[in-house]
Amino acid sequence: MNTLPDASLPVTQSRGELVVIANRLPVHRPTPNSPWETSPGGLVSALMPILRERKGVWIGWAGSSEPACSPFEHDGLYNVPVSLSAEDVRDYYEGFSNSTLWPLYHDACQTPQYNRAWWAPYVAVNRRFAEVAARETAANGHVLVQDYHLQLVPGMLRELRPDVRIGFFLHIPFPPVELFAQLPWRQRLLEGMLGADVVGFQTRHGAQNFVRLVNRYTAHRGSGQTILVNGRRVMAREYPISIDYDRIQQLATNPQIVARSQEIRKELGENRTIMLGVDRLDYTKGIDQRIRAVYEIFKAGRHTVKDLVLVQVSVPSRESVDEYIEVRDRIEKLVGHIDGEFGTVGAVPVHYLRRSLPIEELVAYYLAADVMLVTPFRDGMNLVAKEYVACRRDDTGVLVLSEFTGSAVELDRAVLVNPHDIDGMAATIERAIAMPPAEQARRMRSLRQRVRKRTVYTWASDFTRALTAEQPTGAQPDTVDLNRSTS
Ligand code: GDG
Repeated sequence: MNTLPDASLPVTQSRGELVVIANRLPVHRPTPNSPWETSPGGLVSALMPILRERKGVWIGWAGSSEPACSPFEHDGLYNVPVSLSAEDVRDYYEGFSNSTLWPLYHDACQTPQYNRAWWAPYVAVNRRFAEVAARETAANGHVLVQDYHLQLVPGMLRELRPDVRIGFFLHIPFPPVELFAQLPWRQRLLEGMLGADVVGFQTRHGAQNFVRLVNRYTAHRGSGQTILVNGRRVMAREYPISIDYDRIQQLATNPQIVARSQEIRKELGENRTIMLGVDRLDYTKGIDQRIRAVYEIFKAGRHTVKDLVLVQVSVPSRESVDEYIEVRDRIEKLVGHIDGEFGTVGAVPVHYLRRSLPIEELVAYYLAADVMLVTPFRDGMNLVAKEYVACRRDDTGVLVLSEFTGSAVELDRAVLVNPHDIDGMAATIERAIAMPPAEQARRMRSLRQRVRKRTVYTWASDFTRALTAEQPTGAQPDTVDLNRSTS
């Protein structure tokens, strides 16, 4: 059962002048009975000030399949939980979102599953979110819909509330025509996104793919960044997301964290070059190919455990989806293989930490690392790359970055690699290890400037400004009928 706010309230009294809809609420409870805590993350911090200022509401799933609790206020933000049953979690979340859309949008680097039984639950859950948003949003309010789980929400919400301005932002890549065309529900998804006034992507490529697909598979026509939908203008363009630069800088200069980074260096061996990988344990992140490349470096014999080490932090993720268990097993087998072959008593080539670290510890690792390896097969943006760069205040360190990440567009002074080319990647990592300090400094200075210039605050203000830019001329808020149903 959903706990919906009173539908008899006139829309002008609804509280949300700015409403965020995301799969998850920005809060969590460490144990079922503990109080709510704000979840860490740049997106939440970036949107918080503006949400507080504009009577913000956040609509999302609280993260368990129990009935949703009532809406509640936490840290100045009104949270509206949406309930998901165990079947919803299986079909809408693990199924359609994470076993169909996620692999397809990441270049089909795992085969997407087109299971017909998952579509109806995806539609139903999207409708549930849209109906809650329709009741929570103030007259002429602004709604920001987040990510691939909720691509139908803009269209559904527009039908219910033509007075509101809707923005949709996709955090993951948007695929080219040839891949998206595989989706049996391609037209419905595109139409759903077209319900928004502004459709935002991580890169220009993503936005261009969207406009091409709209021209190919819908009755609407777009050119450049504009699509005309029944006389309404929809803008499709890139809003590259970023990090809270100042916060990362503060952590990176905190004396305790700096001391901890020195301790890490000592523990790993002062004379060793430290390579670091930090990822959610996901098959898109290219962790296995990265370890294979490191294997090739040790096998070539130019480096040994005496002078080189990789620390791989892998945060467990989506462990109820089979492909995630498989990639974890693959990685763990590889780590065992490389450590068994090249390790000695007291020193191994790869330290593998399968856990989430506190942010302070993570920053200490960023500070300790000489070479950061970010090698996804495909990634919407990749914030780890930007966080590493933000930490390197002394201009040392080398970022090895996959050319298939959104970050590579801005961070083109990184050392770019093709993660599918293991030998090429091994050679490039060796080049990074040997890079002279002057070249490191030249590259790092320019990378840091890029990240400093466009933070997650820039992202939030650009995106919300685009939404405010043109006000609609159509519907009058007073005429909105909240009892209209789409089901
Ligand atoms: C999606 C898109 C896009 C990682 N390990 C730990 C930890 N992290 C934090 C990092 C970073 C975040 O998690 C990971 O962000 P990414 O961008 O790298 O990747 P996704 O989770 O796949 O995010 C991606 C992003 O959305 C934003 O739009 O960039 O392309 O896939 O902030 O620091 N944090 C802590 N301990 C860890 O062990 N505390």
